[in-house]
Amino acid sequence: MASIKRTAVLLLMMELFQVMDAAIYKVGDSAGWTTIGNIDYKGWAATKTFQVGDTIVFEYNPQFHNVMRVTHAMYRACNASAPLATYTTGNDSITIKTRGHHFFFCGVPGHCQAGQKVDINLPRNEEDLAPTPSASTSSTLSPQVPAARVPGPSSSSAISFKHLGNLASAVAVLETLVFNFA
Ligand SMILES: [Cu+2]
Repeated sequence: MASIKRTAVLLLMMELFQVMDAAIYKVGDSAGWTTIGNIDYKGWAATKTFQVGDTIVFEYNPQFHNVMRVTHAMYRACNASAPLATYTTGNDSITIKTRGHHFFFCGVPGHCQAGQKVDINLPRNEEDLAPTPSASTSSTLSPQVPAARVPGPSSSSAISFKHLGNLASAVAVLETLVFNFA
């Protein structure tokens, strides 16, 4: 009986991990994708920690706006002449499949210049996060928890599942939590 229960719990946890792993972000939150209200899309993106597999959703009235994925140069210049991709449904879900910068703006004339542009950035490695690569003792460095760190019992409440590099250790921690309460 115990082993069946244990298997069921493990399967449930594996499913939970898949759901928790991929986040969905609506660009601009409740305001959506617009020029109204001078939305600070740069500030919006800065509050998010995007991961590969996450989905961003652009919601807007397709009569007035669109979404173009562009290069960095085109993004800086608000150059809509040759987008890498164009989305026009008004409810465009785009799954982020690679690390690095993903530049988007609205291709309607004047809208990018008015600030309807966003850079979805997934830092490629630790060096992108920490300016000095070799320092190991400074406490002023990146607050990110190293992926290899094995969480101890005292730090379990501070675990962010998205940042655990090792799924097995994450499952072990969850297992401990579940069976302590069971
Ligand atoms: Cu627009």
